[in-house]
Amino acid sequence: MKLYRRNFLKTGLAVASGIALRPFKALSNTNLQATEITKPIVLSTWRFGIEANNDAWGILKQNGSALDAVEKGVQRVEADPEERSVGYGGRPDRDGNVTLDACIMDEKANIGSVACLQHIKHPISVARAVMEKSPHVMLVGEGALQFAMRQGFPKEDLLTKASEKEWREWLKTSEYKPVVNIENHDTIGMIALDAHGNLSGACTTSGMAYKMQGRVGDSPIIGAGLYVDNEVGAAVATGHGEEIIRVVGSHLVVEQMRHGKSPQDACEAAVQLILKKFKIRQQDYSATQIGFIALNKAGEFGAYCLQKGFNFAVLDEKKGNRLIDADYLIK
Ligand code: SD4
Repeated sequence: MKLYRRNFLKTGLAVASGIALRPFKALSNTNLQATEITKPIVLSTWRFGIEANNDAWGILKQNGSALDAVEKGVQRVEADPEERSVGYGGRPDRDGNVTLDACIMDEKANIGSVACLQHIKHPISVARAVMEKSPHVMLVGEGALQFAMRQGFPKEDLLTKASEKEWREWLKTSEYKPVVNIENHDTIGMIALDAHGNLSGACTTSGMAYKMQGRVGDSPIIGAGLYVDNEVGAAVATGHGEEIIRVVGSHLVVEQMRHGKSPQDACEAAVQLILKKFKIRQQDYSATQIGFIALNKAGEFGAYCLQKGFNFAVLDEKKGNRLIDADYLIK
């Protein structure tokens, strides 16, 4: 069993709302005493995370960087036309456009993001190019496409026959109910700790099926869909993006860890806050899903979601690659 002592945590952190924080003290390697650090380790959202983890592992096991690993890992799902919620083959918006959101963050807080990007199969790599080759951190729409093409990414048609057929069916009723659970709405989010002890994360999605044109979810928004702090941990979100943005979910999870919570407790606190916001707004949450996964510097991880149905994949040397059902709030 890992011992993971936080010397500054004498006062206890359980707070009724799960959100209020004790006075800040940064978590760093000097006040962490982990007798056993699990590294490398990689986590990703949903069942397609198993294969994505395998690809990431090819880099991690050779002492490669977490940044390279997460980019490589999510690329597999982006390229798979059978995965209807990410990249090529992703479900279009209500006008039939496949618009993609992605972001990436490394251990130095370098960030890159694209939103509402069309025609490029690997938005995560465009996000990385924004991070490494532009003076900006986020490009959207046509500008993102132009940038991608200038960087040499091929322009492709991403609407597969199967997605088009489904969309045409949907047009008959054009009923837009963002039912968010396993089938309709899955983002690949991946976070990894490499052999050098560095964290990075990536997140990529086609967003909500049949969304309004121009709609952007949480996934390309650093802090909402993804956040990494190399002194603390990393978190990534999936599910109903509007609700995740509302609480800046992934940053919230990382901040909870900074203040001493375990990755599991941090994810729980974020989901609890989201439920609270639903209640305050008297909004129905019965058909929505929100999930977080989190990883800290010791390689400890956690996950939590609003309701049953979210799973995630974890891969490390000792226990191999496994799919785990996340615990959930509404029972
Ligand atoms: C979005 N959060 O666009 C994304 C979609 C998603 O599981 O995560 N689906 O709102």
